[in-house]
Amino acid sequence: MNDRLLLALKGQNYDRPPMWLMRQAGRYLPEYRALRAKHAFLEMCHQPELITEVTQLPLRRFAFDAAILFSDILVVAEALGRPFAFIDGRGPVLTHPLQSAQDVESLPEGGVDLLEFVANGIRLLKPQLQVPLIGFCGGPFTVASYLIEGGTSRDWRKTKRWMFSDPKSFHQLLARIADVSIAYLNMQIAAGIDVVQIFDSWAHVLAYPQFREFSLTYMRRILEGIGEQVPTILFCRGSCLYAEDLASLSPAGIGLDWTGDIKAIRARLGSKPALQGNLDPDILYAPQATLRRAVDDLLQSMRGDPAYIFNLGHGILPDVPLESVETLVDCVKNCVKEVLCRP
Ligand code: 1CP
Repeated sequence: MNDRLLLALKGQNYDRPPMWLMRQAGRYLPEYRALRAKHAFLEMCHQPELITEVTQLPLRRFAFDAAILFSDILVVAEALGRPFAFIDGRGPVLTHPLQSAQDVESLPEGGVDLLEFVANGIRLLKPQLQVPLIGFCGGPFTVASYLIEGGTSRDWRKTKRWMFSDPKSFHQLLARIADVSIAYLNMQIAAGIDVVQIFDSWAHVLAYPQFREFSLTYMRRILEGIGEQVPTILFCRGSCLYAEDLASLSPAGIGLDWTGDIKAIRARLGSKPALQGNLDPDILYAPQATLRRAVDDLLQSMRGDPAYIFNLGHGILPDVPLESVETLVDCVKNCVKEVLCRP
Protein backbone atom coordinates (compact mmCIF):
# COMPACT_ATOMS: atom_id res chain seq x y z
CA MET A 1 0.00 0.00 0.00
CA ASN A 2 1.35 3.40 -1.02
CA ASP A 3 0.71 5.54 2.06
CA ARG A 4 2.52 8.77 1.13
CA LEU A 5 -0.73 10.75 1.08
CA LEU A 6 -1.84 9.49 4.49
CA LEU A 7 1.60 10.19 5.94
CA ALA A 8 1.64 13.73 4.53
CA LEU A 9 -1.81 14.35 6.01
CA LYS A 10 -0.29 13.44 9.40
CA GLY A 11 2.75 15.64 8.72
CA GLN A 12 5.02 12.59 8.60
CA ASN A 13 6.05 12.12 4.97
CA TYR A 14 9.83 11.96 4.68
CA ASP A 15 9.78 10.68 1.10
CA ARG A 16 9.06 12.71 -2.07
CA PRO A 17 5.69 14.52 -1.87
CA PRO A 18 2.59 12.49 -2.78
CA MET A 19 0.87 13.65 -5.98
CA TRP A 20 -2.63 13.43 -7.37
CA LEU A 21 -4.62 15.84 -9.53
CA MET A 22 -8.08 17.23 -8.93
CA ARG A 23 -10.37 15.97 -11.72
CA GLN A 24 -7.74 13.37 -12.67
CA ALA A 25 -10.47 10.91 -13.74
CA GLY A 26 -11.83 12.98 -16.59
CA ARG A 27 -11.98 14.22 -20.11
CA TYR A 28 -8.27 14.94 -20.70
CA LEU A 29 -7.78 11.14 -20.80
CA PRO A 30 -8.39 9.48 -24.19
CA GLU A 31 -9.46 6.28 -22.41
CA TYR A 32 -12.09 8.29 -20.48
CA ARG A 33 -13.38 9.81 -23.72
CA ALA A 34 -13.57 6.35 -25.30
CA LEU A 35 -15.72 5.07 -22.41
CA ARG A 36 -17.85 8.23 -22.51
CA ALA A 37 -18.58 7.60 -26.19
CA LYS A 38 -20.38 4.45 -25.03
CA HIS A 39 -22.05 5.67 -21.81
CA ALA A 40 -23.86 8.79 -20.63
CA PHE A 41 -22.06 10.62 -17.80
CA LEU A 42 -24.74 9.85 -15.21
CA GLU A 43 -24.82 6.21 -16.26
CA MET A 44 -21.10 6.15 -15.48
CA CYS A 45 -21.73 7.72 -12.06
CA HIS A 46 -24.53 5.25 -11.27
CA GLN A 47 -22.87 1.94 -12.17
CA PRO A 48 -20.45 0.48 -9.61
CA GLU A 49 -18.47 -1.34 -12.33
CA LEU A 50 -17.99 1.90 -14.27
CA ILE A 51 -17.12 3.86 -11.10
CA THR A 52 -14.47 1.22 -10.43
CA GLU A 53 -13.09 1.34 -13.96
CA VAL A 54 -13.03 5.13 -14.42
CA THR A 55 -11.47 5.78 -11.01
CA GLN A 56 -8.54 3.58 -12.01
CA LEU A 57 -7.93 5.00 -15.51
CA PRO A 58 -5.59 7.80 -14.38
CA LEU A 59 -3.73 5.44 -12.03
CA ARG A 60 -2.92 3.02 -14.83
CA ARG A 61 -1.46 5.75 -17.00
CA PHE A 62 0.27 7.94 -14.42
CA ALA A 63 0.60 5.91 -11.21
CA PHE A 64 -0.62 8.78 -9.04
CA ASP A 65 -0.29 8.37 -5.26
CA ALA A 66 -4.05 8.56 -4.65
CA ALA A 67 -7.30 7.71 -6.39
CA ILE A 68 -10.29 10.03 -6.30
CA LEU A 69 -13.66 8.37 -6.52
CA PHE A 70 -15.26 8.86 -9.92
CA SER A 71 -18.53 10.68 -9.24
CA ASP A 72 -19.65 14.31 -9.12
CA ILE A 73 -20.46 16.85 -6.43
CA LEU A 74 -23.95 17.19 -7.95
CA VAL A 75 -24.88 13.53 -7.45
CA VAL A 76 -25.94 14.60 -3.94
CA ALA A 77 -28.79 16.60 -5.50
CA GLU A 78 -30.46 13.27 -6.30
CA ALA A 79 -30.82 12.74 -2.54
CA LEU A 80 -32.54 16.14 -2.34
CA GLY A 81 -35.06 15.15 -5.02
CA ARG A 82 -33.50 17.51 -7.60
CA PRO A 83 -31.44 15.35 -9.97
CA PHE A 84 -29.26 17.16 -12.51
CA ALA A 85 -29.03 16.20 -16.15
CA PHE A 86 -25.57 16.48 -17.73
CA ILE A 87 -25.82 17.80 -21.24
CA ASP A 88 -22.88 17.65 -23.65
CA GLY A 89 -21.49 21.08 -24.35
CA ARG A 90 -23.53 22.62 -21.51
CA GLY A 91 -22.66 20.75 -18.34
CA PRO A 92 -25.06 20.17 -15.44
CA VAL A 93 -28.64 21.35 -15.94
CA LEU A 94 -31.53 21.46 -13.46
CA THR A 95 -34.85 22.01 -15.20
CA HIS A 96 -36.55 23.49 -12.12
CA PRO A 97 -33.97 25.44 -10.11
CA LEU A 98 -34.81 26.42 -6.53
CA GLN A 99 -36.50 29.81 -6.42
CA SER A 100 -38.07 30.35 -3.01
CA ALA A 101 -38.05 29.57 0.68
CA GLN A 102 -40.99 27.29 -0.07
CA ASP A 103 -38.86 25.29 -2.51
CA VAL A 104 -36.33 24.77 0.30
CA GLU A 105 -39.07 23.65 2.72
CA SER A 106 -40.32 21.13 0.19
CA LEU A 107 -36.98 19.35 -0.28
CA PRO A 108 -37.46 15.74 0.84
CA GLU A 109 -35.74 14.48 4.00
CA GLY A 110 -33.38 11.55 4.29
CA GLY A 111 -32.80 10.65 0.65
CA VAL A 112 -29.21 9.51 1.05
CA ASP A 113 -30.19 5.85 0.60
CA LEU A 114 -30.76 6.77 -3.05
CA LEU A 115 -26.97 7.16 -3.35
CA GLU A 116 -26.24 3.55 -2.35
CA PHE A 117 -24.73 3.03 -5.83
CA VAL A 118 -21.77 5.15 -4.69
CA ALA A 119 -21.19 2.91 -1.65
CA ASN A 120 -21.44 -0.14 -3.94
CA GLY A 121 -18.85 1.40 -6.25
CA ILE A 122 -16.48 2.05 -3.34
CA ARG A 123 -16.84 -1.50 -2.04
CA LEU A 124 -16.08 -2.95 -5.47
CA LEU A 125 -13.19 -0.58 -6.12
CA LYS A 126 -11.39 -0.55 -2.81
CA PRO A 127 -9.86 -4.08 -2.89
CA GLN A 128 -8.39 -3.30 -6.33
CA LEU A 129 -6.42 -0.24 -5.18
CA GLN A 130 -2.86 0.04 -3.93
CA VAL A 131 -3.27 3.74 -3.15
CA PRO A 132 -5.59 5.61 -0.76
CA LEU A 133 -9.08 6.38 -2.06
CA ILE A 134 -10.34 9.96 -1.71
CA GLY A 135 -14.10 10.36 -1.33
CA PHE A 136 -15.68 13.79 -1.63
CA CYS A 137 -18.64 16.10 -1.57
CA GLY A 138 -19.24 19.67 -2.66
CA GLY A 139 -19.20 22.54 -0.21
CA PRO A 140 -22.78 23.53 0.62
CA PHE A 141 -22.36 27.02 -0.86
CA THR A 142 -21.14 25.60 -4.18
CA VAL A 143 -23.87 22.95 -4.35
CA ALA A 144 -26.50 25.59 -3.43
CA SER A 145 -25.27 27.78 -6.27
CA TYR A 146 -25.93 24.98 -8.81
CA LEU A 147 -29.38 24.29 -7.32
CA ILE A 148 -30.30 27.98 -7.57
CA GLU A 149 -28.65 28.88 -10.88
CA GLY A 150 -29.79 25.61 -12.47
CA GLY A 151 -26.27 24.95 -13.77
CA THR A 152 -22.95 26.61 -14.38
CA SER A 153 -22.93 30.34 -13.79
CA ARG A 154 -20.64 33.17 -14.71
CA ASP A 155 -21.75 35.64 -12.09
CA TRP A 156 -23.69 33.65 -9.43
CA ARG A 157 -26.22 36.49 -9.50
CA LYS A 158 -29.36 34.57 -8.52
CA THR A 159 -27.45 32.85 -5.71
CA LYS A 160 -26.04 36.05 -4.26
CA ARG A 161 -29.30 37.92 -4.71
CA TRP A 162 -31.04 35.22 -2.64
CA MET A 163 -28.23 35.17 -0.08
CA PHE A 164 -28.45 38.93 0.51
CA SER A 165 -32.22 39.32 0.23
CA ASP A 166 -33.37 36.29 2.22
CA PRO A 167 -30.44 35.03 4.32
CA LYS A 168 -32.73 32.98 6.56
CA SER A 169 -33.94 30.61 3.85
CA PHE A 170 -30.47 30.64 2.28
CA HIS A 171 -29.10 29.35 5.60
CA GLN A 172 -31.85 26.73 5.69
CA LEU A 173 -30.82 25.54 2.25
CA LEU A 174 -27.12 25.39 3.21
CA ALA A 175 -27.99 23.46 6.38
CA ARG A 176 -30.06 20.94 4.39
CA ILE A 177 -27.20 20.42 1.93
CA ALA A 178 -24.65 20.13 4.76
CA ASP A 179 -26.76 17.54 6.58
CA VAL A 180 -27.34 15.38 3.52
CA SER A 181 -23.60 15.70 2.72
CA ILE A 182 -22.73 14.45 6.22
CA ALA A 183 -24.95 11.39 5.73
CA TYR A 184 -23.45 10.90 2.26
CA LEU A 185 -19.85 11.14 3.50
CA ASN A 186 -20.59 8.82 6.41
CA MET A 187 -21.90 6.35 3.83
CA GLN A 188 -18.69 6.76 1.79
CA ILE A 189 -16.55 6.30 4.91
CA ALA A 190 -18.47 3.16 5.98
CA ALA A 191 -17.92 1.78 2.46
CA GLY A 192 -14.15 2.23 2.76
CA ILE A 193 -12.80 5.59 1.57
CA ASP A 194 -9.53 6.66 3.22
CA VAL A 195 -9.66 10.46 2.91
CA VAL A 196 -12.43 13.04 2.37
CA GLN A 197 -12.07 16.21 0.32
CA ILE A 198 -14.71 18.94 0.42
CA PHE A 199 -14.79 21.03 -2.78
CA ASP A 200 -16.27 24.48 -2.12
CA SER A 201 -15.11 25.49 -5.57
CA TRP A 202 -16.97 28.78 -5.91
CA ALA A 203 -16.38 30.22 -2.40
CA HIS A 204 -14.06 32.81 -3.96
CA VAL A 205 -17.05 34.81 -5.26
CA LEU A 206 -17.96 35.70 -1.68
CA ALA A 207 -16.66 38.73 0.21
CA TYR A 208 -14.92 37.88 3.47
CA PRO A 209 -17.87 38.28 5.88
CA GLN A 210 -20.09 36.20 3.59
CA PHE A 211 -17.34 33.62 3.12
CA ARG A 212 -17.31 33.12 6.89
CA GLU A 213 -21.08 33.15 7.24
CA PHE A 214 -22.14 31.05 4.24
CA SER A 215 -19.16 28.89 3.26
CA LEU A 216 -16.94 28.31 6.30
CA THR A 217 -19.86 27.71 8.70
CA TYR A 218 -21.10 24.81 6.63
CA MET A 219 -17.68 23.29 6.00
CA ARG A 220 -17.36 23.31 9.81
CA ARG A 221 -20.77 21.64 10.16
CA ILE A 222 -19.66 18.87 7.78
CA LEU A 223 -16.32 18.40 9.57
CA GLU A 224 -18.15 18.11 12.90
CA GLY A 225 -20.67 15.72 11.36
CA ILE A 226 -18.04 13.25 10.16
CA GLY A 227 -15.64 13.65 13.08
CA GLU A 228 -12.17 12.13 13.09
CA GLN A 229 -12.96 8.91 11.20
CA VAL A 230 -10.72 9.78 8.24
CA PRO A 231 -8.49 12.79 7.44
CA THR A 232 -10.26 15.62 5.64
CA ILE A 233 -8.94 18.12 3.09
CA LEU A 234 -10.78 21.41 2.62
CA PHE A 235 -10.51 22.88 -0.87
CA CYS A 236 -11.99 26.10 -2.13
CA ARG A 237 -11.08 28.71 -4.67
CA GLY A 238 -10.02 31.62 -2.46
CA SER A 239 -8.17 29.27 -0.13
CA CYS A 240 -4.91 31.25 -0.36
CA LEU A 241 -6.74 34.30 0.93
CA TYR A 242 -8.74 32.41 3.55
CA ALA A 243 -6.09 29.86 4.61
CA GLU A 244 -6.15 30.91 8.29
CA ASP A 245 -9.93 30.56 8.47
CA LEU A 246 -9.80 27.13 6.85
CA ALA A 247 -6.97 26.08 9.19
CA SER A 248 -9.04 27.26 12.18
CA LEU A 249 -11.40 24.33 11.52
CA SER A 250 -8.44 21.94 12.12
CA PRO A 251 -8.78 19.85 8.96
CA ALA A 252 -5.94 17.42 8.17
CA GLY A 253 -5.22 19.40 5.00
CA ILE A 254 -6.07 22.48 2.95
CA GLY A 255 -6.14 22.53 -0.85
CA LEU A 256 -4.68 25.84 -2.04
CA ASP A 257 -5.64 27.51 -5.28
CA TRP A 258 -2.85 28.96 -7.44
CA THR A 259 -3.12 32.60 -6.40
CA GLY A 260 -0.80 32.60 -3.39
CA ASP A 261 2.76 31.81 -2.34
CA ILE A 262 2.44 28.38 -0.69
CA LYS A 263 5.73 28.78 1.17
CA ALA A 264 4.58 32.07 2.71
CA ILE A 265 1.27 30.43 3.66
CA ARG A 266 3.17 27.59 5.36
CA ALA A 267 5.19 30.17 7.28
CA ARG A 268 1.99 31.93 8.37
CA LEU A 269 0.20 28.74 9.47
CA GLY A 270 3.04 26.80 11.11
CA SER A 271 3.54 23.06 10.62
CA LYS A 272 -0.18 22.13 10.42
CA PRO A 273 -2.32 21.44 8.47
CA ALA A 274 -1.00 19.61 5.41
CA LEU A 275 -0.90 21.93 2.39
CA GLN A 276 -1.96 20.67 -1.03
CA GLY A 277 -1.44 22.46 -4.32
CA ASN A 278 -0.98 24.82 -5.94
CA LEU A 279 0.26 24.90 -9.51
CA ASP A 280 -1.76 27.04 -11.94
CA PRO A 281 -3.75 24.47 -14.00
CA ASP A 282 -3.16 26.60 -17.13
CA ILE A 283 0.58 26.07 -16.95
CA LEU A 284 -0.06 22.66 -18.53
CA TYR A 285 -0.50 24.63 -21.77
CA ALA A 286 3.03 26.11 -21.49
CA PRO A 287 6.11 24.76 -23.29
CA GLN A 288 7.51 21.72 -21.44
CA ALA A 289 10.61 23.60 -20.26
CA THR A 290 8.47 26.34 -18.69
CA LEU A 291 6.33 23.72 -17.00
CA ARG A 292 9.38 21.87 -15.64
CA ARG A 293 10.78 25.09 -14.19
CA ALA A 294 7.49 25.93 -12.48
CA VAL A 295 7.15 22.46 -10.96
CA ASP A 296 10.76 22.47 -9.79
CA ASP A 297 10.28 25.92 -8.24
CA LEU A 298 7.19 24.73 -6.39
CA LEU A 299 8.90 21.54 -5.16
CA GLN A 300 11.93 23.56 -4.13
CA SER A 301 9.78 26.01 -2.16
CA MET A 302 8.19 23.13 -0.19
CA ARG A 303 11.43 21.19 0.15
CA GLY A 304 11.64 19.18 3.37
CA ASP A 305 7.99 19.84 4.27
CA PRO A 306 6.60 16.53 5.58
CA ALA A 307 3.02 17.80 5.22
CA TYR A 308 3.10 18.84 1.55
CA ILE A 309 0.92 17.23 -1.16
CA PHE A 310 1.58 18.05 -4.80
CA ASN A 311 -1.53 19.03 -6.81
CA LEU A 312 -2.84 21.72 -9.13
CA GLY A 313 -4.62 24.76 -7.71
CA HIS A 314 -7.91 23.58 -9.29
CA GLY A 315 -9.06 20.76 -11.56
CA ILE A 316 -7.10 19.64 -14.61
CA LEU A 317 -8.67 21.06 -17.79
CA PRO A 318 -10.11 18.75 -20.48
CA ASP A 319 -7.89 19.90 -23.36
CA VAL A 320 -4.41 19.94 -21.82
CA PRO A 321 -1.75 17.95 -23.71
CA LEU A 322 -1.12 14.53 -22.16
CA GLU A 323 2.57 15.20 -22.62
CA SER A 324 2.28 17.95 -20.00
CA VAL A 325 0.79 15.56 -17.46
CA GLU A 326 3.65 13.15 -18.20
CA THR A 327 6.13 15.96 -17.61
CA LEU A 328 4.43 16.86 -14.34
CA VAL A 329 4.59 13.29 -13.07
CA ASP A 330 8.18 12.92 -14.21
CA CYS A 331 9.22 16.12 -12.40
CA VAL A 332 7.61 15.15 -9.12
CA LYS A 333 8.73 11.53 -9.21
CA ASN A 334 12.21 11.85 -10.69
CA CYS A 335 13.50 15.40 -10.37
CA VAL A 336 13.24 15.53 -6.63
CA LYS A 337 16.55 14.12 -5.42
CA GLU A 338 17.41 17.49 -4.02
CA VAL A 339 13.91 18.16 -2.68
CA LEU A 340 13.48 14.89 -0.77
CA CYS A 341 12.21 15.53 2.70
CA ARG A 342 14.52 14.76 5.61
CA PRO A 343 13.32 14.05 9.13
O1 1CP B 1 -19.01 15.15 -20.05
C1 1CP B 1 -18.43 14.50 -19.20
O2 1CP B 1 -17.79 13.46 -19.44
C2 1CP B 1 -18.55 14.92 -17.77
C3 1CP B 1 -17.40 15.69 -17.29
C4 1CP B 1 -17.34 15.55 -15.78
C5 1CP B 1 -16.47 14.75 -15.04
C6 1CP B 1 -15.40 13.84 -15.58
C7 1CP B 1 -18.21 16.18 -14.85
C8 1CP B 1 -19.34 17.06 -15.17
N1 1CP B 1 -17.87 15.75 -13.56
C9 1CP B 1 -16.81 14.88 -13.65
C10 1CP B 1 -16.16 14.16 -12.55
C11 1CP B 1 -15.89 14.88 -11.29
N2 1CP B 1 -16.44 16.05 -10.87
C12 1CP B 1 -15.04 14.40 -10.28
C13 1CP B 1 -14.40 13.00 -10.37
C14 1CP B 1 -13.16 12.71 -9.73
C15 1CP B 1 -11.97 13.47 -10.27
O3 1CP B 1 -11.43 13.05 -11.30
O4 1CP B 1 -11.56 14.43 -9.62
C16 1CP B 1 -15.02 15.37 -9.26
C17 1CP B 1 -14.24 15.36 -7.97
C18 1CP B 1 -15.91 16.39 -9.64
C19 1CP B 1 -16.22 17.55 -8.81
C20 1CP B 1 -16.98 18.68 -9.38
N3 1CP B 1 -18.02 18.67 -10.25
C21 1CP B 1 -16.78 20.02 -8.99
C22 1CP B 1 -15.80 20.45 -7.92
C23 1CP B 1 -14.40 20.45 -8.40
C24 1CP B 1 -14.06 21.55 -9.35
O5 1CP B 1 -13.50 21.21 -10.40
O6 1CP B 1 -14.31 22.71 -9.02
C25 1CP B 1 -17.68 20.83 -9.69
C26 1CP B 1 -17.84 22.32 -9.61
C27 1CP B 1 -18.48 19.95 -10.50
C28 1CP B 1 -19.62 20.34 -11.35
C29 1CP B 1 -19.54 19.82 -12.74
N4 1CP B 1 -19.52 18.50 -13.07
C30 1CP B 1 -19.39 18.34 -14.43
C31 1CP B 1 -19.36 19.64 -15.01
C32 1CP B 1 -19.23 19.94 -16.46
C33 1CP B 1 -19.49 20.55 -13.94
C34 1CP B 1 -19.60 22.05 -14.06
C35 1CP B 1 -18.33 22.78 -13.89
C36 1CP B 1 -18.59 24.27 -13.98
O7 1CP B 1 -19.66 24.74 -13.56
O8 1CP B 1 -17.68 24.97 -14.47
